[in-house]
Amino acid sequence: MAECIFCKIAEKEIPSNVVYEDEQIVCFHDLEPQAPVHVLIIPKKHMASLDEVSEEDQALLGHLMVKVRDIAESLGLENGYRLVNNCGEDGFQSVKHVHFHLLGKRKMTWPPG
Ligand code: DGP
Repeated sequence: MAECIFCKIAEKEIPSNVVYEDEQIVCFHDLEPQAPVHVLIIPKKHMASLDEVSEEDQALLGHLMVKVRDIAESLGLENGYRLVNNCGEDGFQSVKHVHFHLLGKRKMTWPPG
């Protein structure tokens, strides 16, 4: 999608610090880290939010989920991590391209704010 910042990152039009990539997904460091390790995992295909995915996205999103463990392991998150998706206005989603925050290397709190 032309004006989507994460599409541009996926297409390398905007530089990012990539930690994992395959034909379907990209994982890169967040610009405003909220933990010692904070990366974003995105599908390369544009989809605005989890609220807007369709049945045909099942395999792609399943692939992304299965890769979380491998990415976490590559980042040294053997003690655990948090995976977060912000969806829509109340969910505090600022970038309208589905992304999952993978945070680690600090003790998380619960409930989130
Ligand atoms: P969210 O609120 O869930 O939509 O979080 C969007 C995240 O994206 C936020 O933590 C900052 C990050 N971000 C925004 N623009 C860029 C960018 O250009 N590059 C990178 N690496 N991260 C970005």
